[in-house]
Amino acid sequence: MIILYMMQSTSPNIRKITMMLNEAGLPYAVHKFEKNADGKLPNEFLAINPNGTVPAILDKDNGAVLFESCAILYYLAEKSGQLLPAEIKNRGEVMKWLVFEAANMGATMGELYYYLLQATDELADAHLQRYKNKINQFCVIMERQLEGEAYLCGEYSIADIALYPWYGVLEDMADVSLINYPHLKKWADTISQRQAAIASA
Ligand SMILES: N[C@@H](CCC(=O)N[C@@H](CS)C(=O)NCC(=O)O)C(=O)O
Repeated sequence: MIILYMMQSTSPNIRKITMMLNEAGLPYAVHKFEKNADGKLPNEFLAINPNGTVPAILDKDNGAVLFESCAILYYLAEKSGQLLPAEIKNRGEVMKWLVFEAANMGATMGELYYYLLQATDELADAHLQRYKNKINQFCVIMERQLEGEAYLCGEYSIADIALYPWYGVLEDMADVSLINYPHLKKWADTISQRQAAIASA
């Protein structure tokens, strides 16, 4: 049994994990928590993730504790034997796109969220534009990768699961004109019809 730690509201980072758990058919329970009145995270959660971000998981079967959504995706793929190719070249390809998400799309969306909703400094607009430009550039890269392909790395994998949940916020958060990315749209439409995506929407 996997325990998934999250706060009250869901997010693309959480959705990656619920999608994967549903795809893999792994039993799980959600543990929701809130910040304390003084805005601090509960110590119980900091023992799980000292960096304080969600998602995080505890695997009750063996005591494994993981944070960072892409590390969790990789762990769940290994545990279930699904959505990670066995052959080294294909596996390397999936890991490349998984890290692309963590280091680029996910990280930049995190910055964008801060500059859209929380930043008050005078350079906020410049930062905002920079991060929006970066997200648009990532869309160009994904569009090229998806030309003539149903999925990012041949077969459906954890790389697709890592990147798909951002699709729904590209327009609103980063002013991406989705009409310019037909392959990206087709890819997202295909994934959106999967039972696991519907169940974790
Ligand atoms: N790189 C991390 C990013 C996780 C992240 O930024 N999570 C957000 C929610 S989506 C968070 O926990 N923010 C801290 C907060 O809300 O206090 C991952 O992929 O898991």
